[in-house]
Amino acid sequence: MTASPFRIVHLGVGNFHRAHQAFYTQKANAAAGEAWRITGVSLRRPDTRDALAPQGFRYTVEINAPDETRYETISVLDDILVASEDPSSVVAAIADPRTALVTLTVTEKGYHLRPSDRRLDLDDPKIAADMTAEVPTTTIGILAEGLARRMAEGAGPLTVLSCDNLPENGAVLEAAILAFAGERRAGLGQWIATHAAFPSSMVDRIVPATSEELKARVRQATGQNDAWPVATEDFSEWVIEDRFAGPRPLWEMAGARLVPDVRPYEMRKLRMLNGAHSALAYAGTLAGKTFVHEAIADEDLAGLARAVMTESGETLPEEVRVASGEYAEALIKRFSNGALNHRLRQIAMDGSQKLPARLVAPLNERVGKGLESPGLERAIASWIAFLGRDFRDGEPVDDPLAERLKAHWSSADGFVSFARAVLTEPAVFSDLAARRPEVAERLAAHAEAIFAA
Ligand code: CS2
Repeated sequence: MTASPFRIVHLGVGNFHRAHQAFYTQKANAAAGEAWRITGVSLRRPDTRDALAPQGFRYTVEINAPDETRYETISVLDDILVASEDPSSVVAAIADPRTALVTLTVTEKGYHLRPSDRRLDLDDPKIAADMTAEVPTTTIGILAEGLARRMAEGAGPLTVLSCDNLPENGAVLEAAILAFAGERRAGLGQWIATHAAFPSSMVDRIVPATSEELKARVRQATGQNDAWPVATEDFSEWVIEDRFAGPRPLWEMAGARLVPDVRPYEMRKLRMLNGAHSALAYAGTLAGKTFVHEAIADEDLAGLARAVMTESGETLPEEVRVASGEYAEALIKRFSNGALNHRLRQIAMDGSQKLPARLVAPLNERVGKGLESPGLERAIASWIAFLGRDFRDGEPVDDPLAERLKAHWSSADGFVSFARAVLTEPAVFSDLAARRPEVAERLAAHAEAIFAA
């Protein structure tokens, strides 16, 4: 007899998860009269656990609607494990028969994908080390080991639901897990194929990092000392591919949509919201702005965001393309939310991982059709100029490719030569420079003009 599976293990228990999937789960519990609980997992740092454990893992969400500010207590999280301290506790939680779902927000770099085909990079040193480690430490390794334990112990099926901003996140994760499992344990791939499901999902809610000001507002409004509250907007969206291996919370009762194919929604969100966000992050920081709402209030930067959204909107599948103008206008309003203080620098990090899906893919498609893309090109050029400024000024560059990018800077003979080297980075631009040298040259010149301005 196995106990009823009403547990979710969430890998990457950051602010986004706390204001999104945890929020939906609590609402779904209330609407459906169920009692799903979440075990959170921090992959590296213990700070979220250390802040939340003394308060029983409950925390406040501040919801900033246009006409009001609300405070809600979220109490679905009841434990946080720290993988870097004790990875085997995480494997055990995944293998527990009471766990029906693993959800993930581990960011793009947590998947260790090979840029050329978005398959697991088996040569990545961390993945290679995990392959033979007794207890793995990467997300992919921990998940594969958890699934292996479920297979060995007959713990039943598992749904693994990616909530990261990656195109086809479920399918990509499934392929990565199968590649790892196939190398690590005989029979595991077959078991996964029949006992696990990897639905894709599109998640959306703007959730900045926690600030001291937020803690003070929460104290003022609720009378509680919350060590790690989270602020967000009123808007949220979750579109989930309806493909589960077993039970799940009735998230649709909290406003999620279950659909046969999330790809159109995912593409619209990544290219329009995240694409415009990244454009504002780089061009806005270069223009001396700190927050998204400051950048979008600037006529020139708002024009750039609109251009990116219009150009990318034109690349979308028809079912979402038709309403892309309204979607863009709604985004401008969301970006204008002055209560969020969403830092451009927060969005700017990990550019090498974010640019391909957000800006380079739509540019490539437009280039292929002979269409001009001044907005997308300026956004990409702004990233290169932004990197150049940070390297020149000795600012830290928060990006898994920082070392390589820095090496281009150090060995370059002037800015254009740096920009050309960046534009041949396969992880970001694949073969753009070889295929369309004139586009790469134009981007390099544009980046130089921005850098010099
Ligand atoms: C942002 C996202 O930091 C970033 O890269 O573009 O976190 C964005 O706020 C969310 O995807 C909104 O759903």
